[in-house]
Amino acid sequence: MSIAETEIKKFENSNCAENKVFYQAMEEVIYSIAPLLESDSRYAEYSILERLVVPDRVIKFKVVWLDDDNKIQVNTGYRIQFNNALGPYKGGLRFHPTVNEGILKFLGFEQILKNALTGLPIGGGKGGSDFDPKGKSDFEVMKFCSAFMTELHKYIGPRMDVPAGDIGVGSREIGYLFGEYKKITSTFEGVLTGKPFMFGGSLMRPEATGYGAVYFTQKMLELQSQESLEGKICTVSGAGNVALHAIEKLLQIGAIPVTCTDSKGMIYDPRGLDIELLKDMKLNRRVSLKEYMDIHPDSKYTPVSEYEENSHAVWNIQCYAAFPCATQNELTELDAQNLIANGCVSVTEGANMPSTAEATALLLSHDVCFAPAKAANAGGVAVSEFEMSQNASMSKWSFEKVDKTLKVTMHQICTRVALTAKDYGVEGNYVDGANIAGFKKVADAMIAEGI
Ligand code: NDP
Ligand code: 2IT
Repeated sequence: MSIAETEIKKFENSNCAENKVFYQAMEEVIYSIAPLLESDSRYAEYSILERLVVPDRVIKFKVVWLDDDNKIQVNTGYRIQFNNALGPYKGGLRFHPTVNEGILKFLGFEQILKNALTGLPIGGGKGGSDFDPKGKSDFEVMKFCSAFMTELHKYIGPRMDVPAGDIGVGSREIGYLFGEYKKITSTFEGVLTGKPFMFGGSLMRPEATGYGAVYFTQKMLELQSQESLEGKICTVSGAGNVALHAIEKLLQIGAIPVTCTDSKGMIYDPRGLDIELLKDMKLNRRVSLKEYMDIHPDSKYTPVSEYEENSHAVWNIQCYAAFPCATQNELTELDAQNLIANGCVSVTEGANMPSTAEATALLLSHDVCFAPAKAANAGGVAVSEFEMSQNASMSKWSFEKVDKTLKVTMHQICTRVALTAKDYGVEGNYVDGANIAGFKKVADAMIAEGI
């Protein structure tokens, strides 16, 4: 039995339905790091893997709030403090009806290695709630956020645990959460990132994940094939924070992003997407993508009901580069087959683990340049750390400084991942490169800190 198989056997009990995505994330890492474990016996001696896959703390609490009809609503809140070997726990909050402990464990586990790859002093954590902000009034979102923070404030702090946004949590929610934290604790400190600029947010935090994913892809293509994205057709999924800013940066560099999706369907505009319209529709008015056709009648809307089984219409559009930026497991094996058949040469994971394990394996086996989430979408958390740094020194960075530092950070992550893959005999495999480089950084710190 190989080291990876032996390790996976130890975790079989965690493979229950709720833990499925967590197990998927863990299994990928265990297979990737097998050569590292074989080359250095200290990692087994110090039981690093066994310690890394168990969170330091899982905090679960009740959130009771009053809706606009004065009816009492009850949700569940979570904060998973996974690992702080490299710095304070750091990671987003997700508000979505599908949120449960297993999903947050998968996201928190990925976050540890992602944050390590940035080279910045941040540990890994994640949190959220099964609260659904969709269809709620601003006041209801505010009341929920206040109730959520009533409990969460006990566990967070600028040097302890610093939450940020994720699906369903943007600067509006972070603003309400920050306001409540300030009220309860009478302190004005950098306890959350992704704040509005007017009270301590960093310029470019909203853009950071999407822009960073494009910077990463540019570097990866330069290293792997000396190619650029200019003039190339790109497909993007999602229509939230990450997707819209990836589309914006692709347009700025002369690429042609032609698709985006939400949970109801896909818009395909072969001439290139109208980003100002999309931002107004999704970030301001929060309406369905179908409305895009009112202004651009030549575009095409495909509702989810017309997707083929086990596949998503967006990955059947011919493209040079694909950017899955919506949610986990949204790119299936069949989608990967379609991308390959249509000549796609590059896939960049803007979302967290958007590709299934089967899809990832297929893309890698067909030599598609594959940028895994924990490396490619690290730009968001990197600029979050820049925000922590600005808050701690009571300073403000210019847009140019944040953008330049983000670009350098993404290029450094890309180069480190590529070199690590080469060093461990898997040249060109950015999945293994990212997992080995991230794991090694955290593991070495854990060994140095003792048990
Ligand atoms: P948003 O809430 O801003 O947008 C999410 C988008 O994905 C929406 O268009 C939403 O459609 C769609 N979506 C969500 N769930 C589903 C689903 N189950 N099926 C189909 N579509 C879905 O979130 P973000 O853009 O912030 O996050 C997107 C991804 O990027 C997530 O995987 C997140 O973890 C990851 N990420 C985010 C970072 C950040 O800084 N925000 C940083 C790094 C990674 P609809 O509106 O119809 O629900
Ligand atoms: O998945 C992620 O990296 C995020 N949601 C951002 C985390 C952060 O702390 O900015």
